[in-house]
Amino acid sequence: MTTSENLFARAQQLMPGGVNSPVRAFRSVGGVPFFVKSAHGATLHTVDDRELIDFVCTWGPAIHGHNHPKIKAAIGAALELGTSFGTPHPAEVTMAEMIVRFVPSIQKVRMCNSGTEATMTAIRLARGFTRRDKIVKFSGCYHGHSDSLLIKAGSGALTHGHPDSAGVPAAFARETIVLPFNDIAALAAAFAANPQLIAGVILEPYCGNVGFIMPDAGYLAKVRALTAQHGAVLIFDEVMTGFRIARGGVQEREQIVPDLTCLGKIIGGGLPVGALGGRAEIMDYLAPIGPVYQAGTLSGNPLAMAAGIAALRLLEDDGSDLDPYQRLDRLGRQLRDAVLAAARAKGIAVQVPQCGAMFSIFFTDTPVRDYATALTSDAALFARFFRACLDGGVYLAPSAYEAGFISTAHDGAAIARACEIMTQAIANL
Ligand code: HOZ
Repeated sequence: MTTSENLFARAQQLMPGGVNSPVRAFRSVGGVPFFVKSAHGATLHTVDDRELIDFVCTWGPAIHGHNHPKIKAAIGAALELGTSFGTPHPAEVTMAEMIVRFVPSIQKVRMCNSGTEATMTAIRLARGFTRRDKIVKFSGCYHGHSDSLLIKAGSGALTHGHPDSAGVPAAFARETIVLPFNDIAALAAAFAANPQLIAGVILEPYCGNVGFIMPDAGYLAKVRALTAQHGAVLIFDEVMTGFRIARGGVQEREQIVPDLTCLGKIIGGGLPVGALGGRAEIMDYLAPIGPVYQAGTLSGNPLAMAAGIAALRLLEDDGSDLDPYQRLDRLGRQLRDAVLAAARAKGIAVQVPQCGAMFSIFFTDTPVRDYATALTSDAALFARFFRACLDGGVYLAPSAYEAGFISTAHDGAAIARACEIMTQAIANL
């Protein structure tokens, strides 16, 4: 028995499924999850003394790779001052200034502890601001695990066969209208059928929880126009894409200004964090000056703020001649091209949507543009590919419906080696 197998056996006796978050459980790809003892740069070091090139990057946050010395030093310096104050402190202001400076639509921001908290608060705020109850979300988009949003959800909910979670009251689900992504007619019809009733529309502007899916040209602009026309709050969930697709997220790249934006992952530099930001007029509906309540003992935690500020500073300047986003896109293309070439050589149909440091590998001949087309991907073939990659030393997300993430630490030998391993894995399918 390996050390990972032994640990997992113990974990399963003590924790549901042996994990603290379902996406880690390997249930859709088979086998036992490996346990990690440390992580540096692009590499995970397992308790069984394996080294794996990591394309999960702690599910998004590690854009500079693992254990970056500057982020570590920032956490160390903050640790000297105290781990939590429960009072305002200077680093919160620095963080807020950075977010407001980088993310085009954000005028005010509230820090919280996870992306789930950010999206949960966003829809409460949209409801409080508009005095309406209904929310629109899109099938396959995953916005964390709060009740109103766990309907036709992606990520682990989809991977493990529960896109509509048990335990969500039917009365809550009735207030959530679920539509197909990339279908503007469906959104227009929903507004027509629910006049003055829709508080907000929430979406991942580039989906990352049903695999990686980009919107059709012009789709986001039409969503913006329709929401404005009907007085609904447009909420971009940029927990994954914020500071990853561009410093200012998808909204910067696509030049769309949402009303509210949810952030997380990268802005915590690897520590637990979330943030909700947006138009001051809407944000000021939050307590203590407005009637919409939201709170958190550890919100704006000084260690998380220090790590996040260091991570964001590195995205401005990490000492390299080339902008990090240009480097990340070059690495993403390299990986995508290697997979496409290998699949072509083997005669396997594959779609590899990629933008910058995000990508997915769908085994299907159907272009993937929504939940339904994502499900055409051959999940059994993905599982075999996943295992072959893992055996070769590459760790992809253990699900056919998750995005891959690249870090600046993948530059050079790591990406070349990963391309070789993935090419070989496809050749052996
Ligand atoms: N959004 C991430 C997965 N798609 C979250 C990771 C988790 O659920 O543990």
